[in-house]
Amino acid sequence: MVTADASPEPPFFGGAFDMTSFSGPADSHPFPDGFVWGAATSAYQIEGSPLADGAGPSTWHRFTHTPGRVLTGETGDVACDHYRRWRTDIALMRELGLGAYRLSISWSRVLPEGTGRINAKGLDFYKRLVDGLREAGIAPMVTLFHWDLPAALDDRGGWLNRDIAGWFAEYAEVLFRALDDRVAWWATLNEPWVVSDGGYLHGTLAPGHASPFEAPIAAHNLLRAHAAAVQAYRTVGRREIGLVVNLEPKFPASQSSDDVTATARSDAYMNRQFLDPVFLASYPPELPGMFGEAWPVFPASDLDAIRQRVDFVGVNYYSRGVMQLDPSVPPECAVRVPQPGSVYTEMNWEVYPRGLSDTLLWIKERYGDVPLFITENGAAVADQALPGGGFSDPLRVAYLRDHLRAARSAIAAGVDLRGYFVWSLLDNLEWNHGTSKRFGIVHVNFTTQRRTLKDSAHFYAEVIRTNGAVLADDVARPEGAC
Ligand code: IFM
Repeated sequence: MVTADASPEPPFFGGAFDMTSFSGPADSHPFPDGFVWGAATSAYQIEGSPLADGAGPSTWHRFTHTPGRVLTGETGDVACDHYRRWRTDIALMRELGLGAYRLSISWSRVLPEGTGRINAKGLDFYKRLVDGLREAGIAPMVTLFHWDLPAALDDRGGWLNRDIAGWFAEYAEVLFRALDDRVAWWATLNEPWVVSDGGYLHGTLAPGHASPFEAPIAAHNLLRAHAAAVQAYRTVGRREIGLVVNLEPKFPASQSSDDVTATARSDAYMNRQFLDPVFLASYPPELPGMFGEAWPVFPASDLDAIRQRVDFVGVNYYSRGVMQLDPSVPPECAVRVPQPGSVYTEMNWEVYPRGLSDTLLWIKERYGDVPLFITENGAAVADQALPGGGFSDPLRVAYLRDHLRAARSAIAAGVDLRGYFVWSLLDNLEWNHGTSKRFGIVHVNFTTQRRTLKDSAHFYAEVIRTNGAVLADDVARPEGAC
């Protein structure tokens, strides 16, 4: 996959970013021994049976059941039926040779009202799942919150209620006490930026609010909840805990001061809004000006509390943003500009593998040598059914190959990258897009629930089997790949 780099300037990542520390492609550099090869999913996107065995409804259950919210009109009532087919799915993971699997817990399965009463049947499901993974030799990475908040807590204000930090810590502690002996890594939140931006600023995701006044409050409470869970973990947990964020390098579409300023704002909002408080106990200086009167005065003690040591950061990387000023879309006042000559996935996300190594190196430069995982990376592309069975997805194969090479370059440049999780193991419910966007390396027929390995799954299995040696330049590219 050849990407035309329309903007050779360095990315604007927390200010001018010196890429001279980036030591080049290092294509023959191997992945370290013990590098973790995994795949990721999330509860609401795959489980189905959202109300089974005493589970309470989540915000996503409500959202998908509200007409007009999901493009295809689909809900997560069945999704990949993983709640009942988890054994089959573990067998698939085993077939691929996965060393780890990143899953998330549905909060309202375990605590139907969000706090208080534990639903033993819900908790048992996750006990069986992690036990099954371990029996298959697959290490579980468990995310506590991947967007599906108990509806009962939304009724109490959800992420806008300061009490949510305590609610989340209570929930987290239930999980830590029940599963810590079987879980290798815990992640508190998945992509808090998407929750505050999609859920509270633009209203395209659950709970569907659109308010510049709410978004910073939700973001702040997400951070407070993350910190409260980490604090709880330090007293009861024995493994590792971290935070998962989605990041993308931002480039100005031109060197005009308008575009450069817009790019800095966009970078502050998406890339630094969560990591600066966690590592530096402060918000990026651009944010108060961007939100104006909607930006609250946050107590300094909150920021001190948010800075809790994390054992790792999980990076979800898909694309970059080439940004241009557009005053009609506050608070960023920046929009993405399509790049002629670039390849775009079905999500309309530009394929830009170099951005992955830039991102990993930027974290090292700005926040220090924290261990990193790539907790999501992948592409929604149109798969082609093959006459003899199977699915051809050359764009995804090329996407994975090029991003894995970028990951390897970052390791060669000194990044402490511990593992890689492809998004996603299975085609699944892509939130407000329904099942219209397929990210899986395993094809799911949503009528029959039949699972079929795509070419990308075979490719990834080979990557795992060879610990990445198959990515060397001299290894033939799969037929049809760009
Ligand atoms: O499907 C999502 C996932 O839930 C969070 N990260 C991005 C993926 C693709 O949009």
